[in-house]
Amino acid sequence: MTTPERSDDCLFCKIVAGDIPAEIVHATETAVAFRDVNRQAPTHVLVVPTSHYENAGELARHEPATAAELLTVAAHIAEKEGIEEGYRLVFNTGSGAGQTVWHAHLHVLGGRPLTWPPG
Ligand code: D5M
Repeated sequence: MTTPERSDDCLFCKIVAGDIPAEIVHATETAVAFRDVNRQAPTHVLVVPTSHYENAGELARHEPATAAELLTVAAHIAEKEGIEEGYRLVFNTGSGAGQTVWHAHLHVLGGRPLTWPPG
């Protein structure tokens, strides 16, 4: 589903709407950042658009300013969490890349050495 409206069966739409709890660390008019429940690093935050697109490509195609806002919020989170010296931004896109939630989201990971290439 790639419409900007809230999708009623979408987990991250429900977090954005406040219908299910999350540890929200930052919010703007078009983006919300909250801690990932399946933490892969000392800092692991997800930055999501308030509108519903199934992946980053669809978001960028329809709302490029919001896609850019996710990066701005991610940089703010990195500064706030004190991980500017080394952090990683990831958009898993498609099941082959491990995407499990079909609402675009940017992973912000840091606070430990991050190896390359990722798995
Ligand atoms: O990443 C989806 C991520 O979403 C995954 O790392 C777990 C996280 N997740 C799942 N449910 C929640 C809730 N309720 N709060 C916070 N984080 C959550 P993907 O790139 O799709 O694999």
